[in-house]
Amino acid sequence: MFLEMYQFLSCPYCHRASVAIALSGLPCTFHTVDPANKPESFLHLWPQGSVPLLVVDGVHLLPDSTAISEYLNDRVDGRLHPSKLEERALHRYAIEVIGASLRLLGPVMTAREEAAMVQAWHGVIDSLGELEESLEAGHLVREGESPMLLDAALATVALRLREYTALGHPKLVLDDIPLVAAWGDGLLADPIIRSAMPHPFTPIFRRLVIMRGKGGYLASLLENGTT
Ligand SMILES: N[C@@H](CCC(=O)N[C@@H](CS)C(=O)NCC(=O)O)C(=O)O
Repeated sequence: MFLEMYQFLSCPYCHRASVAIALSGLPCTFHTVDPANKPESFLHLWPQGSVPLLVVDGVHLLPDSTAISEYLNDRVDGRLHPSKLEERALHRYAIEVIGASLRLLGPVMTAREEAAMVQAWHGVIDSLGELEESLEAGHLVREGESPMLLDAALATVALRLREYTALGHPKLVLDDIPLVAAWGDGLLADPIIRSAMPHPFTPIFRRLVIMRGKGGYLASLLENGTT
């Protein structure tokens, strides 16, 4: 069996899939695609042009980070999810919550006004607040656990939260979700997880803010060199 993954450097879903690949320990060849200039070979293989795309044995095409993650878990006999049914269900639910938080980060990047940006940020924090409560109540336990698909999902959000907070805006803080923040920091310090995502990520992130968030509050902060 051989694996190939097509990815964009800035794509969070690609990061999630690539951390899952790293955690699986399965060898994989990566192809980084420029979203603004997708090579013909990639479009020929996958006319939708979306990433991540995992190609198995040159013939099976798996799009979507969830499908890819679950496939990898199956390939390694389920060790990327907890073995207990109830815990596994909880992990899958937490992955959904994390996915929703990730999508809520988009409006933080593109908000035109500072107030809208702050409101969007609160949306992200509220959404992650559900995980914070699960950790606090001990329903979800990560400390001392080996990294799994749940951690792959959180790592992609943690990578971005770190960049947002590093912008230095007084409202872009993680004070209300200390357990989630500490969990994320731990994941970003893990050498396997770290090596599966672009490092350093700051220039990629800042370029994205300036391009995707064009005309927005954060892009203007960066362009004016305020941060
Ligand atoms: N639900 C998909 C979402 C993947 C997705 O949105 N990928 C974006 C890049 S981040 C994409 O390929 N967009 C098409 C394009 O940019 O051409 C997943 O979880 O993999």
